[in-house]
Amino acid sequence: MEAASNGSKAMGTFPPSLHFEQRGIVGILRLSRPHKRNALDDATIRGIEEFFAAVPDDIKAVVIHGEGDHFCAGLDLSELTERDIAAGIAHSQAWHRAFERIEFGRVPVVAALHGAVVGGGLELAAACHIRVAERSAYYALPEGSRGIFLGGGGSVRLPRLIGTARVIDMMLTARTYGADEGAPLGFSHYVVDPGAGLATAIELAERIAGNAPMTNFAAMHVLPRNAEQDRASGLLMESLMSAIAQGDPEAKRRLRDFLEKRAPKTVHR
Ligand code: 1HE
Repeated sequence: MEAASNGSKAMGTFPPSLHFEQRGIVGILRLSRPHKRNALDDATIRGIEEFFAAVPDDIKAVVIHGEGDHFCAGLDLSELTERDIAAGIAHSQAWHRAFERIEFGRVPVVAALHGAVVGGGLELAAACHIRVAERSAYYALPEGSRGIFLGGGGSVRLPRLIGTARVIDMMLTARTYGADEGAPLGFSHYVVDPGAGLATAIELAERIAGNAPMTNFAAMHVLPRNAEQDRASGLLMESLMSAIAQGDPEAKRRLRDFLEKRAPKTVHR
């Protein structure tokens, strides 16, 4: 791993396929293996897991993006040929650990997508909290034609994002979706012009980083779990979380700011 650039403190070592940069309170993690279209090998997955397990305290949101013409071509297929069944299970579980660290970690993660967002690349994007797609982005699940299956949590996350029927279609027919048609279906939250993805993602991450930490925690950890649990448990969880967030001194300060006319109004631009 390279030492963190832009003057932030060194964070151990990253594999050469990952580059980290800190800009203020936002961390920027770049998939840096463009000659292999940012295909995810074991070292990269380990690097992702280690990074998200120990995001430095002064980083409040993270952006992930890819170097070159594509966000990520998915699993590094060259590592697959020699694996037996037990090693295959361990491999998939290593991806699960890494992507769970993203989805249920300490900080919200914004993905800036462009070019191929396919297979494991789409699984990685699905583990992030916000997805910004440049118009060049396209989504596919080539697993169907490669004789394999999703292994990075995609069979759990993608149906929740875009619906099970659509995931089945993508697997069986190799159907692809472009950025514009994908956005209303749930693949991304935002679509931006070519070249604008990273800047937009950083802008969003900076805004997210300025939220009260308890609000970010609740959005990341309570909302997805409430979508999965029964109604009564969800409502109870909501009451508890709501009281915890309100009780935080940061919330009290923000409420006072609004009542004393120091906070911006909520308007639609
Ligand atoms: C790779 C990979 C890869 C590129 N593993 N090496 N993912 C896929 O099935 C997608 C496979 N990739 C592609 O379809 C294309 O590479 C792209 C459409 C993404 C880009 O095309 P292009 O023309 O820009 O690049 P390229 O010439 O195909 O690839 C450049 C190099 O990257 C080349 O290596 P080289 O040594 O010949 O230069 C490719 O072999 C290499 N490369 N993609 C390994 N994926 C946890 S389970 C998840 C399961 C999955 O993710 S399955 C989906 C796998």
